[in-house]
Amino acid sequence: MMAPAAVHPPTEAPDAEAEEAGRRLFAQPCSFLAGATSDDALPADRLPEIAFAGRSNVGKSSLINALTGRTTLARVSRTPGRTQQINFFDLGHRLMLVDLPGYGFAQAAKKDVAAWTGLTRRYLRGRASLRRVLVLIDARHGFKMVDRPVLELLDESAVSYQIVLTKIDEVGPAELARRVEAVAKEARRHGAAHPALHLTSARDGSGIAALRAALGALAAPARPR
Ligand SMILES: Nc1nc2c(ncn2[C@@H]2O[C@H](COP(=O)(O)OP(=O)(O)OP(=O)(O)O)[C@@H](O)[C@H]2O)c(=O)[nH]1
Ligand SMILES: [Mg+2]
Repeated sequence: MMAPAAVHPPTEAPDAEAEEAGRRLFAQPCSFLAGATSDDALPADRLPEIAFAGRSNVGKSSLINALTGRTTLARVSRTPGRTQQINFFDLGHRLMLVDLPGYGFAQAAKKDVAAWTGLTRRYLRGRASLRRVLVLIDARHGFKMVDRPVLELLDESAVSYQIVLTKIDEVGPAELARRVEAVAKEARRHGAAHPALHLTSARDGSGIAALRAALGALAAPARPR
């Protein structure tokens, strides 16, 4: 699958070597390690971690499945808000993929919202091994009000984060270009945001190789055999 044409502002374009390294990393076995609903259930932070954050239904679990080439690793929900725990996936003992609970679903019980802002907040603020947070934004909708407090929290926590547009298969090229422009403009107002956006589709595979390459650069080195 071809990556989408370059759009202004620039999206991340990896070189062939980085792409091959990312491909090899994500071909490693990936296994579910833990599903944490409380601080004391978080696994030891021994590996560099990449957290996937975003509104409920934005496609976090689907993106993890697409990156790892599995269809059933992270559970994909038809009912928004199903993933109410922090799920950890160990990728080849080199990188931890962390599926965060979705936020902002309309029927959320108050206690669920409190749970997100409790455990997830503490995780984002205090996790020493957290290398990057991917903030997923639906390419059909762009930023919503519920995303703003999350960006602010990330700014405060001083963790590096990056915007990933999801479901780009659902929008035409002109709309996508407009969305990228608007999202990038908003992201530039946040100091800690990585300037390049990733444009992805878990459905048709667009942008997956490029994202693997970018994340590969953050992984622990492969052990010599
Ligand atoms: N067209 C299209 N649909 C997608 C894509 N990625 C995910 N979806 C659909 O969007 C819905 C939600 O996907 P999930 O991966 O469960 O979303 P999530 O962010 O993990 O949701 P929560 O765990 O509830 O927060 C599912 O019906 C997916 O099939 C994509 O790239 N393209
Ligand atoms: Mg999910």
